[in-house]
Amino acid sequence: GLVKNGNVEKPNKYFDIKDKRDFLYHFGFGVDTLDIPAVFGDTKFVCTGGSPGRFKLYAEWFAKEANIPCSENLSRSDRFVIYKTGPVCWINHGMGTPSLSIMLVESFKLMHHAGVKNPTFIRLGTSGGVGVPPGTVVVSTEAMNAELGDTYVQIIAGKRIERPTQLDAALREALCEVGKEKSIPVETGKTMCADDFYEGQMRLDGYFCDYEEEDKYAFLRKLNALGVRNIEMESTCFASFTCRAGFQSAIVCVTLLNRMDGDQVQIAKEQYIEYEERPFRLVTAYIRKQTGI
Ligand code: DUR
Repeated sequence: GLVKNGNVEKPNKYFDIKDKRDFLYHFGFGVDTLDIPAVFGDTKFVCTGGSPGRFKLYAEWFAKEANIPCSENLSRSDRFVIYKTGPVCWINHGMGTPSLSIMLVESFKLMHHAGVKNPTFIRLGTSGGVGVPPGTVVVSTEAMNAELGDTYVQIIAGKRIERPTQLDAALREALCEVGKEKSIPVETGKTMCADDFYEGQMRLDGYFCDYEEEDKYAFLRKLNALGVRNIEMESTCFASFTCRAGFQSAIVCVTLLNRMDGDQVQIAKEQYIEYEERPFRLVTAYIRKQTGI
C-alpha cells in the first residue's frame, strides 16, 4: 500500500502505557536508568551520520568552536555513540537504512522522553557523486529508492508499505545560503538511496559483477538525467521517518568521488578530512546562527 499524504503521525498508541519503564536498547539506557529530561531536555538539533569516530570528532570540533563543553559518550551500548554539546546532539547511525531506522526510532523516543517538542534532524553524510566533482556538498531535494521511486519501502507483516520522502524546503534553502557565504561548493539535487555499496550502486569493483561497464555508465547517466546528484544508503528512511514524525530535517552529504570517473574511494587522508569538514562547517554555521551560540 502507498501512504499518499505526508501527515504527521502521533507516536505509537501503546507508547504511553509502556513508556513508563522504556529502555532504549541500542543506546543502552532508559527511563529508569538515566534522568533523560535533565540530560537531553534542552536539545534543539540532532546531527547524525554513519561513523562513530567522525561524530565524536564533530562534537569535539563544535564544542571547541562554540567554546562550550562536550559531553562524554552518553551511549551505554557499543552500537551507537551519543555526544551532547549544548543544544546539539551528535549520534552516529551506522551504514544503511536498517541500522539508521533503529537509531532514529530510539532518538525519537529519546526526544519524547526528554520532553523536546520540535527537534531538527540533520544527516551529515558521505556519498558518491553522480556527475559532480569530488568534494561537492549535496543538499538533497528528495530521496529516491533503489527502484527509482520517490518513496521509502518498508515490509511490515509481509506487505510492502511505501511512504513519502519529503524534506524541508526552507531548511534546505537556508543551508544553501550558508554554503554560499562560506564558499563551500554546494549543489542541490535528488539523492539515490541504494541498499548496498557495491552492486546496488553499479560498482565494478565488488566481488560479484554480472553487468558490463557500459551498463554502469548508462545507469549513472540515467540517474543524472533524473536529477540525481549523489548516491548513499540512508536518505529514503531518514526523510520518511522525520517527515512522519513531523520533524524538520535535511540531508547534507559530501561526495567523496565522482562515480562517472571511478568506483574506488581512495583519497589521501588530508583530503578526506577536508571533505569531511565541509558538511560540518556548513551545518554548524547554520546551527550557530539559529541558536546564537
Ligand atoms: N556512501 C555510499 N556510496 C559511496 C560513498 C559513500 O553509499 O560511493 C555512503 C553510504 C554508506 C557509506 O553509509 O557511505 C558507505 O561507505
